[in-house]
Amino acid sequence: MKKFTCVEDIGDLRLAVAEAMVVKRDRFAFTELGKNRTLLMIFFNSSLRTRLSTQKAAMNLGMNVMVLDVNQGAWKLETERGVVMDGDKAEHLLEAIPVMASYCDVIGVRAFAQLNDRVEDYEERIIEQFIRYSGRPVFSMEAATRHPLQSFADLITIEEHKTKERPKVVMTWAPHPKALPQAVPNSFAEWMNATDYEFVITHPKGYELAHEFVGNAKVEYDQRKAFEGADFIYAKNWSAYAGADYGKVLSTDRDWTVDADKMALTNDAFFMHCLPVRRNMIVTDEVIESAKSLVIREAENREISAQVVLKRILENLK
Ligand code: AN0
Ligand code: CP
Repeated sequence: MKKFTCVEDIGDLRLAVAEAMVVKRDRFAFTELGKNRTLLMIFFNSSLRTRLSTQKAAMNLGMNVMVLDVNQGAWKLETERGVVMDGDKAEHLLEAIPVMASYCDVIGVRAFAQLNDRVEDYEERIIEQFIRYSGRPVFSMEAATRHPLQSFADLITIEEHKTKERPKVVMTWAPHPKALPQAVPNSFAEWMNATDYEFVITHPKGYELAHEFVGNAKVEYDQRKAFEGADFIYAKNWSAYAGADYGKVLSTDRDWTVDADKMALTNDAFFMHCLPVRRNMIVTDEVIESAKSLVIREAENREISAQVVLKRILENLK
């Protein structure tokens, strides 16, 4: 594997999940693979899980790891070519990328959508520049439009817990006070559409995601109706994608909060969220603390999804 930014990069999902299970059974079986190889993780945005789970995955494979927080302790980076750099940014990405690449073998990048300019965000300008100019394998640790390590961990978690071949998986929008990117819901939809599950998306009017991510999913505007018979409820907030509303918070309506009443409409569904989650906005204490909550299991599987991706990248380096 040379890059990992979207579902196509992982290939056959059954094989990927099978490989995840092999890694999970003995995560130290491949410690020779990463010997004398260095991973550089570059963060333009905050992280708890991605930072720790990816570092742990790399250490399981015997790699050395360096972490750079671009906005804290490193020079602020200009990302657009042609800008007269008379502002607060001291260095350009076009110098920083080859310099950083010279110190490592593999690069992970976290660069969220800015939520100002939809075209710019959906062109994935930052991670694409890393792919083009680093000469190294690059993987996404959440880019502007997708969070594939999360979606892969979510898929593993569903496969571990499903009790029927084709579960009904419902992704529901839920309220949040701040504008969040569409990367997690886009990516989850992309991965669910690549399975044969029954996949339903529910959100208030105005929160339609990009067509290329919705794909063949059923969109149901009535959240309660969507929940009926669900086996998995995947909650997430996102800001508006559509036209002039791009990046805006159109609603913080707590009628959309996932609570026990709504979970009672489901087929005793599991509750999922990628974390970090705002309790009693996205989901009630009761639901997230219930025996059906998989939020910690998903986070645990982030180590596994990252290890499969790094393992495949390292195998390709040899
Ligand atoms: C981020 C997001 O919604 O994309 C990261 C989620 C993994 N969440 C927040 O910024 C709260
Ligand atoms: N789920 C996830 O990616 O969490 P972090 O933002 O803490 O890395």
